[in-house]
Amino acid sequence: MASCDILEDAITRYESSIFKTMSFVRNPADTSCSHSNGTLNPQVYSLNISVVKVCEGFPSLHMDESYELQVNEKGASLIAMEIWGALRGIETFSQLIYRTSESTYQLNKTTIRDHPRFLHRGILVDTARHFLSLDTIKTTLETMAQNKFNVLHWHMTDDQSFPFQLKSFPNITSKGSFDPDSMVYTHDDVTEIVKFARMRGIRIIPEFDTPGHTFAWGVGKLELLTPCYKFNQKDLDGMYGPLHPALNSTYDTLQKIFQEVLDVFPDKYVHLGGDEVPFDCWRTNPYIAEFMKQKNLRDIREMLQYYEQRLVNIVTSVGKTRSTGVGTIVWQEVVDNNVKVPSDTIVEVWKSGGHEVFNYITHRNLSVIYAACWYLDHIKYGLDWHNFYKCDALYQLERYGRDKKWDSNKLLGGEVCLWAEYVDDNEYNQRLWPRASAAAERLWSHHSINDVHRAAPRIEEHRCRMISRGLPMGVINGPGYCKQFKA
Ligand code: CP6
Repeated sequence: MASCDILEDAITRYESSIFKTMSFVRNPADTSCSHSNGTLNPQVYSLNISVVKVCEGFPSLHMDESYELQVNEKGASLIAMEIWGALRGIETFSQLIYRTSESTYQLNKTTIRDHPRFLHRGILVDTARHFLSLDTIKTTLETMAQNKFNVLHWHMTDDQSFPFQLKSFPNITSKGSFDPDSMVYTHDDVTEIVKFARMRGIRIIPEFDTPGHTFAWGVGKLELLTPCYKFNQKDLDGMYGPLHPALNSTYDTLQKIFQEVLDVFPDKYVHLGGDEVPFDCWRTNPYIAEFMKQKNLRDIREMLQYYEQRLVNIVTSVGKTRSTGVGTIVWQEVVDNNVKVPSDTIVEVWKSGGHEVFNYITHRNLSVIYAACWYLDHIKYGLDWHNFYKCDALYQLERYGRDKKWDSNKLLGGEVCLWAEYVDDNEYNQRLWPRASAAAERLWSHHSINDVHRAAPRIEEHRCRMISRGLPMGVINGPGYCKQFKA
């Protein structure tokens, strides 16, 4: 048998932590497994894993995550075309094992043929509003694997900080991070995270958000930002706005930064941001006004278009040096502002409303990631996960274009966004989980699996299982307790 580092790592992980810490008790009210008969004792029981294709490289958008798992008296067998499906199947297998009230471990006879509904099932982590430790990011990745998420969207930079180590512009990091000695992700840190994620079949997509949300870029390199003027367009008002779109030096800097970013993040895709660009500052700047006249840019949206097109060209040419090339993702405002983007651009939709964006997307036949119903940073009294669970990404989008022909394969999936203005290391996991598990099920399972009341005991059971595996969890269903904690 050919060796596979990912499989070996998974076996070690499951044997040394997950199977060992198993103290989880199945809720008898959950009848979803009652069709099976016969129970098995895993102590004298084995799982046979076959992976058809060679195991190498990194997970990708089109990786095959399907698997088939058979559990019967003789043993269990797991078959997958690719290692990514094997990882999902091992996780499922681990979740089939439960402890009975007599403290024996059992699993039920079953056959499972499984594959995800969507290719892209992501979590956005924001390391710019608060610095997150590598431990927190790893715990997030491990919990993601237990929920079959496959993308960590790393919102690396924002107005508040620039925590990525830039060797090409050390000042941007040293001045733009909260603390250059302890709150920076070095290239080695990123490589460690990318490797940890690969072992779990998770892609890391970095976002370097521009031209807005960039105040921290300017602390160490002020000429990157647009100086804002008073309304008379003559006097500086002392404030700075988005990246300066009318200077060649801005683009030279961006080219070096993205070169460095693409060197350490191996995923084909990079997220270019483009959300919430405040145009007022650009409008007041006389140099930009003059530049727009020269270039025949008729309004400020065409200035944005110019910026985005130049940025995409830079990133694309940098990407030519990699075997995968580069693919780009942008926030929806880029197309809301009528910017013409290349036809292989992925648009991330985060606003709920939106006939315009839907029309543009269908017209240009662009691919979409839907993120508008899973803001887990917003908290509300009660069973707020019900709304996360009820959200169907495809239905949400199609609402706006029933008359339009829309190839639903263009909906690549969804993302749970945990913006970090009001969350940090200390409560990160509990804020995310198990509320994100609600979205996880809607992104993995068939669209008809959508009944909140049936999901409630399942998410409770999953929460208790994750607690027994040592992961900190928030409360999800109100009052109650986990059975494994009963004496
Ligand atoms: N930060 C950045 C944010 C948000 C966005 N971009 C955001 C704001 C409001 C809501 C959701 C997200 N906190 N950089 C927009 C994508 Cl409701």
